[in-house]
Parts: sequence; C-alpha cells; structure tokens
Amino acid sequence: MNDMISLQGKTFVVMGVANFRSIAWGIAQSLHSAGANLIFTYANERLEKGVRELADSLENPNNLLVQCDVTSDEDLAKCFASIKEQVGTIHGVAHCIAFANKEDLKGDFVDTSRDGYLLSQNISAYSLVGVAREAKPLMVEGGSIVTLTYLGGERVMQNYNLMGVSKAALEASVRYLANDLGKYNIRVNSISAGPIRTLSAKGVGDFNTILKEIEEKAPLRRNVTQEEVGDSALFLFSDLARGITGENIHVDSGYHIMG
Ligand code: NDP
Ligand code: KAL
Repeated sequence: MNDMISLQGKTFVVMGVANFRSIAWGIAQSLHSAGANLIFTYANERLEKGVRELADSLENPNNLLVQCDVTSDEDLAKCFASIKEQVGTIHGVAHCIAFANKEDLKGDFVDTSRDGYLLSQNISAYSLVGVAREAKPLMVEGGSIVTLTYLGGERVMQNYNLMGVSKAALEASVRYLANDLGKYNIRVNSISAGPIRTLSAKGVGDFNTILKEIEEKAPLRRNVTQEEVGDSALFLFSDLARGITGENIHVDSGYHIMG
C-alpha cells in the first residue's frame, strides 16, 4: 500500500494496457498501490485475455474490463455508459493510447499520406477529446485526466515524424480540454515520458541508441521506468496535484532541458 497517497474508494479508468510492459500497466500498479478501484479498457477481443490475466494478478481483484476501440464513437459511448451502469461515479482516466502506421515512422515526414496522417490523429489525439467528453458526466465529484506524450511533440526527433505532429495536437488538446473542464473541477494534464521499451517501441531499429543517449546526456544519467511514470500519474490523480491543470510534466530524467 502506498503510504503517501490514498485513493481508497476512488475509481479510475485505465486505457491502453497491451501487456505487462505497457506504461498503462505501470500506472495501474501505482493506482492499485494507493487503494484505487480500476476499470481497464482494451481495444479488441484479441487482447482481452491478456488484460484480464493482468487485472486478476492484482491483489484484491475487483477490477472491471470494458472493450473500447477509440476510433469508434459508438464504442466510446457504450464503454462509458457501461462504466456508469456498473460503478456510477469515476474520479479519473489514464489515456495511454497512440498509433501510427509503421511506414510513417521512418523516412521523411513530408511523404506522409493523408490516410496515415488522419489515422494517427484519430487514434492518438482526437481520442482524448472523445474520452474526455464521455467521461465528463461520470466525474461528478471532480476528476483528473492524464495522457501520455513524448518530447517529439515539442521538437523534431528522428523517425518520430507523424507521431510528433499527433503528440503536438494531443498536447494542445490537453490545454483546451483543461480550460473547458476546469469549471467542473476536472483537471487535464499530460506526462511526457522518456523512452521505455514497450510493445509500441518494438521494431524501432535504433531504440538502444536512443536509450544510450539518455544515459549519457540526461541529468539523472539513466532511463525512466513504467513505475516512475506510474507514480507521477498517481500524483496527478491525487489531491496533491489539485492546483495543476493544462500542464505537461516531463518524466524523462530531465533530458528535455538539455541543448
Ligand atoms: P503499448 O504498446 O503498451 O500501448 C499502446 C496502446 O495503444 C495499446 O494498448 C494499444 O492497444 C492501444 N491502442 C492502439 N490503437 C487503439 C485503438 N484504436 N483503440 C484503443 N486502444 C488502442 O505502448 P506504450 O505503453 O509505450 O504506449 C502508451 C502511450 O505512451 C502512448 O500514447 C505512447 O505514445 C506513449 N509514450 C510512450 C513512450 C515509450 O517510450 N514507450 C514514450 C512517451 C510516450 P492494442 O494493443 O489493443 O491495439
Ligand atoms: C523517436 C522514437 C523512435 C520510434 C518512432 C516512432 C514511435 C512511435 C510510437 C507509436 C505509438 C508506435 C506505433 O504506432 C507502432 C505501430 O505502428 C506498430 N505496433 C503495433 O501495432 C503494436 C502491436 C501495438 C500494441 O502498438 C500500438 N501503438 O497500438 C520514439 C521512441 C524513442 C519513444 C516512443 C516509443 C514513443 C511513443 O510515443 O510510443
């Protein structure tokens, strides 16, 4: 049990657990350690079993699972309707979802196709807007929405390409959503995580080189973990962060301050 932060009696929706390496799973573990009730969403049936096994592995598992492909307005509406029916009130959402076609994550950004661009924006940026809209009526006691971004949304990073543009849209969406939802005491923030080896990072040719550069250049001279991102999300979900909204917190060993 986390002895600094208690979220006992509070309920959070965690979107984007693909496997035990997922950042969403790091966040789920931190929330669980603070005594929170969890609801997991998964994109399609293919992943349900894995997510169920992970959810059941948490001690005291009374966690719910709901299907939600964020490209579908119908899924989004059904998902939050089902959550409302099952638990009533929620206190936050962890949005840990992004996608771009493989061919758009190499070469020149200028060659990005219209379809590839729209797909990435749809899954990686618009989805936060849809999620916030559907989650808002369930956060009647106030709430906190946390999404994940990467430094490539602020600066040009090799190969991040289209995803950098989607993250820039996501980060701007955080600010506009924060302004809309502040009057309901709902806060909206992002965490800009340093590189972490997850399924999404798989197949990235020079990932080791990227990790090594952080070890050499970042102020803390090491990479970050899912647990560290999870604990920062836990802070943003807690009352300790009650004055913070529209913010982007870098959990990246300080790498972003370096020239
Ligand atoms: P994972 O591969 O573990 O998670 C990505 C998740 O996105 C998967 O669970 C995937 O579900 C989900 N997803 C993709 N398309 C959809 C969809 N249409 N509907 C619902 N869910 C969908 O990788 P990470 O944990 O690394 O990624 C989580 C977030 O963290 C992303 O936003 C990523 O950009 C961000 N991030 C990651 C960093 C890293 O180095 N790993 C660094 C900074 C930010 P499914 O498998 O079912 O398709
Ligand atoms: C500069 C970095 C190197 C990597 C370049 C691009 C990474 C983009 C992230 C994006 C989310 C990856 C994908 O969409 C992968 C997808 O094309 C193929 N993978 C899948 O479909 C798997 C099965 C599913 C689970 O993945 C998803 N996303 O659904 C960025 C590095 C250093 C940091 C990273 C990895 C940042 C980030 O945003 O994830």
